Amino acid sequence: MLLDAVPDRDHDGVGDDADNCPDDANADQSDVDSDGVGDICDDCPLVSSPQGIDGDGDHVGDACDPHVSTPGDCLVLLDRFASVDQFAAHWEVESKAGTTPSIEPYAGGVRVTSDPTYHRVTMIAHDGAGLRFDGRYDVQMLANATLATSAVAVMTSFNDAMPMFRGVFCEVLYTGTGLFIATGDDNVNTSVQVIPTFQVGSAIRMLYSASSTTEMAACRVDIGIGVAATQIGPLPDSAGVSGFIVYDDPIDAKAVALYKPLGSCPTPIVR
Ligand SMILES: [Ca+2]
Ligand SMILES: [Ca+2]
Ligand SMILES: [Ca+2]
Repeated sequence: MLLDAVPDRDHDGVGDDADNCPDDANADQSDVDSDGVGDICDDCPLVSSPQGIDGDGDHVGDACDPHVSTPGDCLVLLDRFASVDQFAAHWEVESKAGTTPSIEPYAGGVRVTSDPTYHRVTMIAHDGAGLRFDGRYDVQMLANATLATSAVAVMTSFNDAMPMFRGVFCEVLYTGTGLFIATGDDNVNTSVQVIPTFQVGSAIRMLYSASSTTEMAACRVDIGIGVAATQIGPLPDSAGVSGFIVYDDPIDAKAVALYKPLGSCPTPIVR
C-alpha cells in the first residue's frame, strides 16, 4: 500500500509539521535567533520575538523595526555568512595600508581580528554584484565577542577616503571597568551609557537604528544581562555605506541585517 505523503506545501523537503517556514522553501531551516521561526519568514530575523507583532503593518516586527510607528521599513539584506566562497564578493575589508587584519570566514560567520599594529578594521557590505549598499541603512548585527580591551561598532556611514570612525554609529567599548555604549555622529558621542556589571566574554548583540531626520535613533545592545538602550535625537541625513567596524578584540559576526528606511522596497538579498 502507498504511504501517505507528509504534507510539504513549499516543497523544500521538510514536512509542514516540522518546517519553521512552511510557506517558504528553506531546506536549511536556518534560524539565527533561535526563536523557532526560520530566517526567511521571520519578521525580525535577528531578534527572538513573537511573529506578527507589527504595529505599523510594514512586515518588519516591532522588536527590530527601526521606525516602529511609521510604515515603510524593509529588509534589503540578510547575511548569515552561509557561503565561504562568496565572502569576498559580499564584504569589502578596509584597513590601514600595509596592515593585514585577519579575516576568517567560515560557514555561519566571520571572525575579524585587527592587525596588531593598527586597531581598526572596517567591513563594508556589498550586494554581491560589485556594489556597496550606498546610502543610509539601519544596521543590525548578531555577533559574539569576548571584549577584553576594546570595541566593536555598527555604522551606517563611513568616510570612504580612509578607514576612519566616521558617520552615525553605535559603539560598544569595554573600558576595563564597565561596558561603554555610545551613539553619535562623526566620532562625537551624543549619548553614552555605561554598564558597570559587564562580564568579559559575554555575547553581545547590537541593534542599531539611525536613519530618519524625524525620528529618534537608537542603539540597543543585548549583552546577556538584559538589554541596554541608549537614545539620541534626530540625526542629520548622511550618505555613506553600511557595515561594521572591529577594534582590537576579535569578534565573530554571525549575521548582519540592513533595513532600508521609508522608501520603496526591493526584493531582499538573503545569503
Ligand atoms: Ca520551508
Ligand atoms: Ca528566527
Ligand atoms: Ca513594523
